[in-house]
Amino acid sequence: MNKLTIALAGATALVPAGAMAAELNLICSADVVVCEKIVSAFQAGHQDAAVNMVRLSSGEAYAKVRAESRNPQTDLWWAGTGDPHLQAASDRLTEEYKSPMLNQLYPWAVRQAEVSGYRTVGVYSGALGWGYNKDIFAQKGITPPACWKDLLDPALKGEIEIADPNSSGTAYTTLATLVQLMGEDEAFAYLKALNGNIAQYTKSGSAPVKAAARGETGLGIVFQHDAVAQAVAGFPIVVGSPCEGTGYEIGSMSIVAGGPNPDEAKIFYDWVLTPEAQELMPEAGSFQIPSNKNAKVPKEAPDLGSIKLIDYDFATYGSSEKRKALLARWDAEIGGHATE
Ligand code: S7P
Repeated sequence: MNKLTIALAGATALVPAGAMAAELNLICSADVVVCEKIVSAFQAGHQDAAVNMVRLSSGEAYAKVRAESRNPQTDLWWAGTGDPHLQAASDRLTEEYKSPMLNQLYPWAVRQAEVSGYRTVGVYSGALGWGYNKDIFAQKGITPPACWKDLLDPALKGEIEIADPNSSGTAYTTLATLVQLMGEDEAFAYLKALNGNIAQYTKSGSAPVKAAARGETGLGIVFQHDAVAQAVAGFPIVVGSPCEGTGYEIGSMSIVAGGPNPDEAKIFYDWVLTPEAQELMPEAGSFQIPSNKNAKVPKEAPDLGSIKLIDYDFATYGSSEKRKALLARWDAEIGGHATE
């Protein structure tokens, strides 16, 4: 377990020095570099606390919160795709909280709170797509894909990576997006065909484009901002946005019901919704759209206005029944045949 214990020093405008008690147990479902940046910044602004942070992909985080429900150890779950946060809310694993910061947030972030009965809230958003390695494509003479259907091109056999939707919120967003675009049976037929081109189903959602950046694979199906991050880091990655339309995430945050340190959870919760905290994310190479209206949108962030977004149904695809059913079908029809 990646456990980070940090002694905190200083104070913020929101919380008087010394108001923070001893501990906060945090699950962070963003990229680990962002998690560490956010925790260190919190540390720099608050006194006398230790943050015990573990980085988990969104589906794994949901599973941990669920597994601990009789004896919760976690206080706060920050970041990760919204669907598992909504599932946790519908399972009553998370606590209702109306932050004083809510009135600073974009309507899409507040809607996430409303849909969940204020058991979660939007912290950022970003669209799904892919990133491909232009050098590999050029060397192998592969035509870059423009549409979901182009990913079935036999030239891409063994060249695509995507995560496993059980562990990864990114991959679940992809599954739910395809179902909304095509209808469930057609989406599963598509995924079966796509399986022939998949080199590997990874645990973490951004791993596929990191592999493409390093030339281990040709293309990763990921959030577009995760592909941008690799291009900004200097890798030969080109960002793709599917012509048929694509889904998006509302990255979310939830307080765990019955967690040991609820007051500390609220202090972190309110702080991480401030523009100052949200503007730290691009410094760690994370280019989502922040949920606070006063936070600067990173210039590298994909422009959601120019991407063909579907009207993603968060209430349905974040419900316990739908997520469970889609994952069970994915396991039976795709995951179980991953290496065939
Ligand atoms: O890297 C940032 C990001 O893509 O990671 C989060 C994601 O949930 C973590 O990955 P998986 O759960 O797919 O492993 C996203 O919310 C976020 O934008």
